[in-house]
Amino acid sequence: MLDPSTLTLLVTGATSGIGAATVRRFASAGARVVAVGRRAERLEALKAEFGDLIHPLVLDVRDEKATFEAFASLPAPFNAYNVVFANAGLALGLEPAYAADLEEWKTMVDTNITGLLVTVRASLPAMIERKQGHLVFTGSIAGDYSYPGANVYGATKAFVKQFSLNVWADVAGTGVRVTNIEPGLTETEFSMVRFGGDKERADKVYAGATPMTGEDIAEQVFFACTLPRHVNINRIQSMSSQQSFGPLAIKRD
Ligand code: NDP
Ligand code: 8X3
Repeated sequence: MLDPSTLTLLVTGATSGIGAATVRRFASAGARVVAVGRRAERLEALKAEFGDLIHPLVLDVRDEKATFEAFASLPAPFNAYNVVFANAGLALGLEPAYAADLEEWKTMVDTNITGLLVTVRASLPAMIERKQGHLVFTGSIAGDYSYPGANVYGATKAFVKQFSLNVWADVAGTGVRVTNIEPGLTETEFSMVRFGGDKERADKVYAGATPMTGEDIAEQVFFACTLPRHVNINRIQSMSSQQSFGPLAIKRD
């Protein structure tokens, strides 16, 4: 197993949920983390918790210019990152495709797809040059299985899955690894964001279902990243033990 204190991570979506839990999992084990998100106070709280192991980076991953500039000007030792966890993302709404808000669709595409591509393009060349690195993505079961209202959100995660496999085809043998983490039901701020801050509606998603937690997913990221460098985990798909697949629908007359 790799010594986690030899790892320097760049984590997008570090202010909440899966990303914040991953920052804590790795920093607790001695890794350094560039913690990226838009909410500065949450990044500062991580810095207060773990001190010099954390470099807070306030950034909107949809801002291509700012992302390239910020990654290129990271101070040592954070500029030697060897894990990039492209995790920032969101779902907005659960309306059927014929009623969904086009602006919400664009925001999901801009964040989950374009923001992720910018994150990769702004960080991957340096890891290739150093002959050591690991790209970890947050996909979703929604990238494999459909459900009503997942239309664009699920499609963005299908993109992440295939992009992850295709990048691996490009970088295999370079010293850079690629892993797509594909969680199911995980209780974070995800549903609060999806339902525009409606807590009652968000709580119903998890009620009585024992969802996974950000910590459960962080453990999977930790597992994939600390395996010896000759091992590449392509995909990890997980669900709450109370979640399963929906039946195929028949819309009868
Ligand atoms: P949270 O809402 O708790 O966290 C989302 C994170 O993404 C926040 O840190 C947020 O930070 C960040 N983020 C969103 N938009 C941007 C942006 N434009 N620029 C920078 N950061 C951004 O949800 P999760 O932890 O659940 O979500 C993390 C990932 O996991 C997402 O990609 C999501 O699709 C995926 N996922 C979630 C599942 C779940 O059931 N919870 C299951 C499968 C996948 P800030 O607002 O401060 O910028
Ligand atoms: C989040 C999981 O099932 O809510 O990606 O789409 S789901």
